[in-house]
Amino acid sequence: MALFNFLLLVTIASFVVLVQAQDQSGFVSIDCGLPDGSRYNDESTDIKYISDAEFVESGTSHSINTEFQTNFLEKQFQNVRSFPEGKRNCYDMQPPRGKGFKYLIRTRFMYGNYDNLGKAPEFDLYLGVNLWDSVTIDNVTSIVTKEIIHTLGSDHVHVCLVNKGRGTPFMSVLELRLLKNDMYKDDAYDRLWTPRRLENFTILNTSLAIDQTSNNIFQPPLIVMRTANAPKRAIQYINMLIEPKDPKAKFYIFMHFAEIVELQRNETREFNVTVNGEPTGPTAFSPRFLFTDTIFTKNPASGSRIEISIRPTNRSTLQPIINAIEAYQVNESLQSPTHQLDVDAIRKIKAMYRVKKNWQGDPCIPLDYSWEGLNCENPPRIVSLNLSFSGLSGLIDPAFCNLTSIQKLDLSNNNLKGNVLDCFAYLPSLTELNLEGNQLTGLVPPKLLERSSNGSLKLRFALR
Ligand SMILES: *[C@@H]1O[C@H](CO)[C@@H](O)[C@H](O)[C@H]1NC(C)=O
Ligand SMILES: *[C@@H]1O[C@H](CO)[C@@H](O)[C@H](O)[C@H]1NC(C)=O
Ligand SMILES: *[C@@H]1O[C@H](CO)[C@@H](O)[C@H](O)[C@H]1NC(C)=O
Ligand SMILES: *[C@@H]1O[C@H](CO)[C@@H](O)[C@H](O)[C@H]1NC(C)=O
Ligand SMILES: *[C@@H]1O[C@H](CO)[C@@H](O)[C@H](O)[C@H]1NC(C)=O
Ligand SMILES: *[C@@H]1O[C@H](CO)[C@@H](O)[C@H](O)[C@H]1NC(C)=O
Ligand SMILES: *[C@@H]1O[C@H](CO)[C@@H](O)[C@H](O)[C@H]1NC(C)=O
Ligand SMILES: *[C@@H]1O[C@H](CO)[C@@H](O)[C@H](O)[C@H]1NC(C)=O
Ligand SMILES: *[C@@H]1O[C@H](CO)[C@@H](O)[C@H](O)[C@H]1NC(C)=O
Ligand SMILES: CC(=O)N[C@H]1CO[C@H](CO)[C@@H](O)[C@@H]1O
Repeated sequence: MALFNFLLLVTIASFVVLVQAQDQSGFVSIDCGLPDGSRYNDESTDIKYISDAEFVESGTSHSINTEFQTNFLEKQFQNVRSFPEGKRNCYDMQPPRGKGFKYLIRTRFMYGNYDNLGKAPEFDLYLGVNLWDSVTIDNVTSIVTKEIIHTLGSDHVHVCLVNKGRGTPFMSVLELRLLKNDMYKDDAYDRLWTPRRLENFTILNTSLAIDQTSNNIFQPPLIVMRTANAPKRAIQYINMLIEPKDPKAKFYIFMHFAEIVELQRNETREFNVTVNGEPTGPTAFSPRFLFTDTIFTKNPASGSRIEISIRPTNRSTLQPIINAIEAYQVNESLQSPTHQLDVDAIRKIKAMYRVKKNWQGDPCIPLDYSWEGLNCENPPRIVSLNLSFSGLSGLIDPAFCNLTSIQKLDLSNNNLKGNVLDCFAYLPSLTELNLEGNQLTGLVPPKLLERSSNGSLKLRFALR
């Protein structure tokens, strides 16, 4: 199955904004490192942030160095959770709407010298089984934000940090924003917009309302649309360049326009938009006064240089303008996660016996970080599970029999009680089953003995 993910790369507006969120029902906003049970509403956005304690099993909480705890710094950055142990550590979230729903997922990092080592780490970020990005932090105060738009393949969202041997991974903020579900069009709320004054450009502004009577489906915020970049007199056109690291990377580009100057009768603002020379949107386009129009690439653009050019037509008496631009990188992730039956079974086993191992994220994938004590084969199925000496107590859970690709199962030397399950005999691939060193009672199912006596199953047990 191919999942189409869009990695949010840049959102540029002409004015700084944190969008006021109206409906937070599709939001999960986590302040990493905040004490368990704490919550607060952000002062500028009124978004409700909660502690990360219920979403993560490992790691330790820290405050950033007091030197950097200024009043100007958003509260979310005052704490971090760091992961000194284990190669891969994961957050596991079950947002209000699960499988099939599309989310903007955002992680943010500010090191703030929380560990007094004076050196920001470098680590990898995974979304579920797929590498999302590498996190590199320039200095103690720089803030790194990674965003991705993702359609959930299951009801869980796993965001994992992987230690690359270049310092201890940590995280400051983790946010999920439910997007409306038809493609990109019915866009996100709470995007982060970065103000940009392009070189040799002036900023036009208005205090008038925009889009009062029509509803632009892309919903760029009013405050973003109220300003526009226009080139200074001497320069007639707008040229913007994206230089992707990977020339094969594909981008969708969305440009938002609204006229914010009341034009005189003898004035015209009219232009053509091209992306890599490809005409994009209507020709001789004239932004409407106080209404947003969005021009976007129908097919994704790629190359080592992606050039966006906005040139006035011969009729135009004014220079072109642009109010805001967004570029999304397409990521077609092909790696499938572990089979859902195995995931459900192993999660149930983990919960049932309170297994104390580094069991986080997807059980099998990436294969390098598969859960301790289990082995997998591709397509990702669990083929062996070794829980010997793991302190398991109680009955043998039928969930073991839902690991239908299992070949070797070792449950020896625990405190398991009760009967040997019948269903073990019907696991088609089972070749080794070790139940020794438990307090099991009753009879071994005859079918199981049959498989053992004809040599197709290596069975070890001791019944009381
Ligand atoms: C830290 O890095 C950011 C870029 O991420 C830069 O803008 C800032 O000036 C740097 N600060 C210091 C103190 O070096
Ligand atoms: C801005 O204008 C100056 C002076 O006209 C020119 O030297 C410079 O190249 C311009 N910059 C850009 C990005 O066009
Ligand atoms: C808006 O534009 C006017 C001039 O047109 C300028 O005086 C004012 O400072 C601008 N305001 C902002 C917030 O940029
Ligand atoms: C438009 O008319 C005004 C006078 O009403 C004049 O000042 C201005 O230069 C004219 N602009 C153009 C582009 O002709
Ligand atoms: C704008 O596009 C139209 C249609 O492709 C073309 O006829 C016109 O020459 C273009 N104008 C400029 C200034 O590129
Ligand atoms: C626009 O003007 C250029 C020269 O400045 C000319 O080559 C071109 O043919 C004109 N286009 C139209 C559509 O008039
Ligand atoms: C399970 O792990 C133990 C060590 O913890 C080892 O002795 C045993 O051989 C393993 N079982 C299998 C089936 O590999
Ligand atoms: C085994 O999987 C089925 C779904 O295929 C599920 O209905 C059942 O509850 C699972 N059994 C256990 C014990 O988890
Ligand atoms: C062994 O017995 C099992 C259960 O009766 C049967 O399914 C399997 O085919 C037998 N294998 C061999 C090698 O005879
Ligand atoms: C930039 C980026 O995230 N690329 C990823 C796209 O998906 C593939 C397959 O999962 C990854 O290998 C890339 O790293």
